[in-house]
Amino acid sequence: MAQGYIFPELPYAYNALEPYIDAQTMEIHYTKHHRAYFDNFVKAAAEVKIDTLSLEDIFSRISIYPAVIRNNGGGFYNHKLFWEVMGPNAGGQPEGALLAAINETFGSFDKCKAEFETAAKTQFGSGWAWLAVNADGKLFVSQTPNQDNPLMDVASKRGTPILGLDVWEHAYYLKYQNRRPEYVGNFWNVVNWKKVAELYKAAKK
Ligand code: MN3
Repeated sequence: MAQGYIFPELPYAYNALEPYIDAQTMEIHYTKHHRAYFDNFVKAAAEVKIDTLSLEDIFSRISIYPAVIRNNGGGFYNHKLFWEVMGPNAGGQPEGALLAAINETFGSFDKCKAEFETAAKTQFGSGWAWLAVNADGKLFVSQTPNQDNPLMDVASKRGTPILGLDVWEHAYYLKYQNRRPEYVGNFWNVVNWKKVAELYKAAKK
């Protein structure tokens, strides 16, 4: 049975994350970039005859598939997560079990943020920064190039992502030009920690 992959709705208006992420960038990012990854993945998955598989199954052995699957499947999944972990009236800090796990792993929320920001700023060229949960249920921060993610068997640190930040220039160049560190710092104003906590709980199971 084909999976019937679904292009997700953007959970808020294009201008909802202003002033940190501008409406024009959101619209182009969602309607052009994300849409193209989705369409190209669906087409390629049918051609390669893996459209019966979930993205997670595909990623777990991504190294055996053509690059078109890796690039576009990653782009489809990564942006879906990215939209979900942001929101209007967000920011602040995590609570409960997630905050406890962050404190245990990194020492404090500030240290976790610092490690994540370093990953985002030092990813050379296009890619992503991640907060993820490994097979032992422990949190870690990592960076991946292009549209790779921690679910892929090619990732140096593997696990389930619960927070991701797109550091491709298309994600910030209209508003921030070359100032990636400013974009990265402003990300914390739009993180939906309630959603990240849900993803953490699910990833721990
Ligand atoms: Mn992008």
